Amino acid sequence: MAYYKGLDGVSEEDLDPYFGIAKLDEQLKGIPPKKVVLISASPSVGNEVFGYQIIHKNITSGVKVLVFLNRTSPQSYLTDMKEYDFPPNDNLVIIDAYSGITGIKSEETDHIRVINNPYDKEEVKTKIIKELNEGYGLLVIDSFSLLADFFDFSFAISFMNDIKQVIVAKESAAVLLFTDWGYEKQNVDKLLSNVNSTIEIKGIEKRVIFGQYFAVLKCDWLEEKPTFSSVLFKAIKPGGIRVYFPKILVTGPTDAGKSSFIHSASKNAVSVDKLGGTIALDHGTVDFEGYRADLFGTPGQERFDPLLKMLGGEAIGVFLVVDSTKPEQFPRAVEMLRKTETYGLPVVVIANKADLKGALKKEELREKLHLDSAITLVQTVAEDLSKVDPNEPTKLKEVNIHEALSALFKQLT
Ligand SMILES: Nc1nc2c(ncn2[C@@H]2O[C@H](COP(=O)(O)OP(=O)(O)OP(=O)(O)O)[C@@H](O)[C@H]2O)c(=O)[nH]1
Ligand SMILES: [Mg+2]
Repeated sequence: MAYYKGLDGVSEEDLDPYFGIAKLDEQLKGIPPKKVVLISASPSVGNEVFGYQIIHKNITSGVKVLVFLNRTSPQSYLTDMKEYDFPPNDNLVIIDAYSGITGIKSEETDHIRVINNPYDKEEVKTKIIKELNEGYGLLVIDSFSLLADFFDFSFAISFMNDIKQVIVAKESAAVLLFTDWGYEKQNVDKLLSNVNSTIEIKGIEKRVIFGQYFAVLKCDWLEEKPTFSSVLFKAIKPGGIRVYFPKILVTGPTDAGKSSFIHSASKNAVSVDKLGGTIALDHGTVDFEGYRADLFGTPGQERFDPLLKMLGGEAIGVFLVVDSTKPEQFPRAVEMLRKTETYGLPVVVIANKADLKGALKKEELREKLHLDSAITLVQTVAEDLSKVDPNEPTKLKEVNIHEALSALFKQLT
């Protein structure tokens, strides 16, 4: 019997992905039963939040999760998880292999199993296997590198293979959190060849780490390689792992609704405005379906054109906002792509003010904008027309905003 909810008696459509992390879920389609996934981090970056997020995703979708914990105490582990807004529930059981090392006495509860002597290989192995035989959907080992340090690498691998037999027999799955502290290459290679999938986490380093990314190094249940090579992310408290786009430009002619779009898409937007028009820029942070993006909005008035090139620098995608009632401004919209030097980047066109009399229809808009069929155009409308204020950005309908965000985000990795 499969212990994975979703793979057992729940239709394909209801099947929840099991990383809880955008891009990994889209492309790896979760972790199938009998598979072991290695989350391998370089020493400069942490992988623990990946563990928290995977646990959270699974326990909230009804999957029983067993965590083998030797990195810290269960209490501080749970406190750390709560800071990411991942509270525990009845589906979580932790095997405490930490307290015994520190001499702190730990007591068994409904959610904690205790290993009295974590130095005793046999006790460690027997305890995990006994517990797994009770039936879990997922085992998380945090951390596998500490296990290798504690005993030795070969033991850790043989231990993993013994565990894997139970995982296969019980049709559950396992995630190993591993930090490569500079182990011998042949040991690491052996580990990699013994797991079904490896997700690698690395930092972009230039004296300081200014970004982190993950990549799928291996995945034996996919017929084709994932379409992305590496994905920038941020670990956000609360919230967890978010695929991260540091700069998306929002540009387009005067008054089209750029500031309105940014304020509607983000919780904390700020604008440098005067008399309702943007005179410097807008900025807002968007959190949406496992993604985070920083949006930068340009002014539309031509007198601010000297700013455009600077604002467009290093953008990786663009929302081009136009007023659906003003086709005479469309050449200006294209000119703004050129002036921001973002022409050719992934773009989604926002045809705003679709509520106004005289708003062009979708096909007319595409034709007049000379849009290639591959480019997505989303029509947007003010949420509440009675609240449209000539001096303020307007709230646009959430469903329109979501359509636009998902169309661009899908293209960006
Ligand atoms: N009727 C209607 N009015 C809208 C809509 N979206 C925005 N507006 C109004 O249009 C005006 C301009 O909106 P902004 O978001 O400031 O436009 P902008 O593109 O940032 O303008 P600049 O920064 O000056 O280039 C404001 O008065 C908004 O209230 C909409 O969908 N329908
Ligand atoms: Mg504006």
